[in-house]
Amino acid sequence: MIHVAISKGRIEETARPLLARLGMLPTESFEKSRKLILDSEYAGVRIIVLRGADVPTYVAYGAAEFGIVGKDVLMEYDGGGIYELLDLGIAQCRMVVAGPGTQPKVGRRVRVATKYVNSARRHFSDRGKQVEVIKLYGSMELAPLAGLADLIVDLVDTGNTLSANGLVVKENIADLSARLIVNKAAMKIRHDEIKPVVDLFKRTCRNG
Ligand code: PRT
Ligand code: MG
Repeated sequence: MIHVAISKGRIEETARPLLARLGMLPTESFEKSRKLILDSEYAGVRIIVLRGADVPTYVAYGAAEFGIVGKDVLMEYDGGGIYELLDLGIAQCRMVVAGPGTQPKVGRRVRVATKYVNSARRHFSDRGKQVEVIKLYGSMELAPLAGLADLIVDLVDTGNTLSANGLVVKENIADLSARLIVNKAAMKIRHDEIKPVVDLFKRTCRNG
């Protein structure tokens, strides 16, 4: 059996047309069955639906051979055991620094609120900027409005959420999309099983 762990929510939804083209759609719907592990149309392949941040962990430990997960999650993941194989070109967005249009000078270190602490630290330290990074688990846009932080690091797609909260993009950090990842050991040891699936993904994405 081969297991493909997919980030639930936005990525699982946008991956459906790709899974259809791969002939790998789950045989039951995630919503209706409420099952977290599903058979797929592709013989020998099962789909597991997980919190995005858990996908690299499942793949690293070999509980799933493959994963479909946002690049933002991979940028935060600091374990080993996985290879990033392919840009799937879905769930595209940008990681940005955002803040109020006019930035009042603060008499202390600039505070940056984010779920993406590793990416934020890397971004500012690469630019020689000393900032205080504050970890949040969601609704980053609220932090500057409530006076918790001066800036945020968040994902942006249309920009509607930022503008609805009076925030503007200050700096671009990275262009992101969903990626195919694979367990490193499986790639070597189970090459005969893994390779055909990798090739199928590559062919299908190219013909996108
Ligand atoms: O459930 P969990 O807490 O793990 O994550 P989540 O609730 O953020 O999951 P979900 O379903 O939103 O999917 C997250 C994945 O989708 C991320 O890992 C990204 O790779 C990808 N993705 C693509 C996005 C966006 N685009 C995106 N726009 N994830 C989140 N957003 C959010 C953003 O954080 C902001 O709040 O959408 C809002 C901005 O959208 P716009 O269109 O108003 O700019
Ligand atoms: Mg979610």
